[in-house]
Amino acid sequence: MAAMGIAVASWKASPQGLSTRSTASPVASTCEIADPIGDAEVRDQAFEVQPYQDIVRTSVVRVADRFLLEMDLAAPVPSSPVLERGVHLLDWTFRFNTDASTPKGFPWSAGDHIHGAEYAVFILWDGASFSASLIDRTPLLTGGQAIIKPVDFEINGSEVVAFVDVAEIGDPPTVGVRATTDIWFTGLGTDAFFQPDAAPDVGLLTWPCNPE
Ligand SMILES: [Ca+2]
Repeated sequence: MAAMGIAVASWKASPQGLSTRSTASPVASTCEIADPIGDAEVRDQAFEVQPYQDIVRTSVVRVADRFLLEMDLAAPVPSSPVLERGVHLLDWTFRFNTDASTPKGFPWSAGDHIHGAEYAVFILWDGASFSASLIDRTPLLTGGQAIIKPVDFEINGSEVVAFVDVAEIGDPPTVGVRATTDIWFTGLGTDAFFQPDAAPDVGLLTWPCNPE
């Protein structure tokens, strides 16, 4: 299998991983899902959603000890996106469901009961600069605080990419991913946000995508 032209070079050689791959495709597969162009919208019809908040595709692939997450948008992200009046932050996120637990709280509000992801990557624009963080929400399950760490990211035109060490999200054998774009009116940790788009719109994109 190893000599058959693997598209992605060096995967972690764990016994479980080798066993899975030897019975699946020899090519490291990128799990991806397309999303309609033009479906990004918010409740406030007076609010103009920008095409760079409209997701057209998202993908996840594991390369060695990192997950590589991509989001393609309907238009390039400007180097300095204009924040409309009242807007404090824009984000492009990847949320990770790695188990059945449902942490509650940051970066959503303390009373939030919708967002159960154990980990999330937030690529943020605050009006002055872009930054990217991995938010480990698992301490919330036991009354602790979310842990925030910087992660590598790239914005190449209409493509947003983030890199996450697998160990930082518990090296899960399988993970469900959802990409979103959001508009925050005060700050993280609140209910004051719109979510113009998500991919998938319902459910999760699962990695690995062709397990045997
Ligand atoms: Ca879309």
